[in-house]
Amino acid sequence: MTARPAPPGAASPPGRFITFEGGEGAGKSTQLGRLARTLRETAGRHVVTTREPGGTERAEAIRAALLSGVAKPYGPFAEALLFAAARIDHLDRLIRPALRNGEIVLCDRFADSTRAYQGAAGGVEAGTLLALERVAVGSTRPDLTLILDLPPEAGLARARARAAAGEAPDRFEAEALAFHTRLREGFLAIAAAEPERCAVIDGAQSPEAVEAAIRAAVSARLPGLLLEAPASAREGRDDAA
Ligand code: Z5A
Repeated sequence: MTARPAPPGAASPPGRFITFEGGEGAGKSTQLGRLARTLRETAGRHVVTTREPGGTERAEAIRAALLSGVAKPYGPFAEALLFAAARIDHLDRLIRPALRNGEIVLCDRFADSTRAYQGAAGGVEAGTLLALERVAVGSTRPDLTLILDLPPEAGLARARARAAAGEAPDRFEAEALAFHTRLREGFLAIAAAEPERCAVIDGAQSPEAVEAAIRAAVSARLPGLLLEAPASAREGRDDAA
């Protein structure tokens, strides 16, 4: 998950920042992997895959604390501060260097998750969170946000199936259905408020149908990105994130 410096003299196409958002088990990680593969193998793009909270060593340390639930007693605003602290390191050390280098950054969750989890579902006032977001994120906004929408019952059933396979639920998966319902409404409200940035994808479809919908949204919103990259953009750099 580290960005490499551009080789001297290499053409540096503009980077693109694409985020995946949605509730539990919506299919973000599955679809992020699929889009990364398409961009690399079919379009010959340089792709960095990452996640929030996390993506850098320091942010991963904050992630471990947040998902363990040790910060929960301090309340949702304190958790929002910790998510923001992780995000600042992630932006400084990974996302911005990669974008400056012309890479395509695919990020599993970003600032909309704070708006939805700590705001819509957690009850922190929206204006407070937007002020925090302005400080933490600055002008590095996603070019496209894919919101995978799924009824919370279906997402939680997917999470339960994973739990049956031996994986313990984390601090947020353990919240009640009402929390997850507010969460879904929060993500849909973000999409309605910023339609130029956000595309809502029906996450209840088969993985193949979701992937096709995502490709269609990427083609429509970022024309040319899924077409084969010009040779000048492929030379002298390797692919792996
Ligand atoms: N959080 C926050 O509160 N505030 C913030 O600012 C940020 C985050 C950034 C991170 O946990 C937690 O932090 C998260 C929000 C909070 N809450 N939780 N929990 P995480 O990264 O570990 O968890 P997640 O983001 O929710 O990931 P997830 O539960 O793994 O969901 P997913 O990535 O969307 O889904 P998936 O892993 O691709 O798929 C889940 C399962 O469903 C899996 O078994 C798949 O095989 C299956 N699947 C996927 N797609 C399909 C389809 N289309 N049909 C059927 N089954 C499918």
